[in-house]
Amino acid sequence: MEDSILLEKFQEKIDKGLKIEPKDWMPEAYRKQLIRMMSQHAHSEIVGMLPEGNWITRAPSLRRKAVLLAKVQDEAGHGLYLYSAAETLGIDRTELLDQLFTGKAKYSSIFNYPSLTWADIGAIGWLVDGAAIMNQTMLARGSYGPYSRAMVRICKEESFHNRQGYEIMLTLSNGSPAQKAMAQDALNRWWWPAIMMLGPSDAASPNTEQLMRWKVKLETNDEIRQRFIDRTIPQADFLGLTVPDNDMKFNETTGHYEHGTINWKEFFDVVAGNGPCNKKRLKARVDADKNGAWVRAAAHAYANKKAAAKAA
Ligand code: BYC
Repeated sequence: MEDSILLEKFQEKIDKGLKIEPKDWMPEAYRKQLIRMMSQHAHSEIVGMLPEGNWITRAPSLRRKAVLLAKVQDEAGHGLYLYSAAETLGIDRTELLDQLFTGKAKYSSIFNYPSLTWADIGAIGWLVDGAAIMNQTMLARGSYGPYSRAMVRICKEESFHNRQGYEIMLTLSNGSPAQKAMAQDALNRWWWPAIMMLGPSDAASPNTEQLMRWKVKLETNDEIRQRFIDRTIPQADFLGLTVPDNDMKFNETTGHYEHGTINWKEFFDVVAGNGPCNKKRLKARVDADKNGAWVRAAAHAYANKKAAAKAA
């Protein structure tokens, strides 16, 4: 079939809300965009284990430790689903990881900020997982079957992560003045990075238009950011905490909160590799890969031996 006819049929399928599956015909640009986005997402999950992993040994109680450990393990699982889902597009996970290690592939800007206090673990669950869910419930309705199905499961786990973060913030906010101050400090440091992690403003987002035509994205970055802000400000009010934005106000006419100016220079600096923890995060992943090489070699040797024994 002619490419133009295939393209027309592909778009028709998407317009009808049908899923595209790995063996279906798809334009090369669709495949490339999905590999870019899904691998960035997978990398974000495994780099995202680092700021929280930093607090596993210092969690304030056994219960908090067990919950945090489970959450960080969930993030590893999300990375694995997403690498597997990306592999259905004909790329190998070794190549994807190589792109991360060499700085060719991005991961979410948010994980280049440090987790300085226990309250940061609350702020990450509440704000980072909260922002991620806003985006991912949309991606769960997207056109590529393996990605959308991975998102359904991931969102279920993320909503538990979000609640555990909010519960930490609630406990601290109802605690001693020092604990409440710690919660406010964490909110001050994570608020702007969290609203930036949803991507550049629509006017500066080169990929959105094409991704929306293909129904990979169903909403723009700014639309999701607005929804996240509208949902989160009342939650901050309930905690008795204030977001670090003097211009934040509720617009009675539109029914939405209006926020102050976002420092996009900071965002693009972090994405370019100049955030507070970029070098440390990348080094941690490169070292983990090197230190884990013997485990992969042993697993391969065992699998090969088993296969040879079965064939004999
Ligand atoms: N950080 O045209 P745009 C989690 C890049 S982890 C870095 O708007 P698009 C969790 C973008 O890649 C969940 N780079 O892009 C884990 C593009 O550059 P390239 C993380 C960013 O794709 C552990 C350029 O800026 N979620 O929940 O239409 C613990 C222009 O942007 C960022 C995902 O990864 C950023 N924040 O929209 C706790 C979701 N934003 O590639 C929690 C999957 C943009 O053209 N990804 N850039 O060179 C997406 O949904 C979309 O890719 C984005 C960006 C909304 C992020």
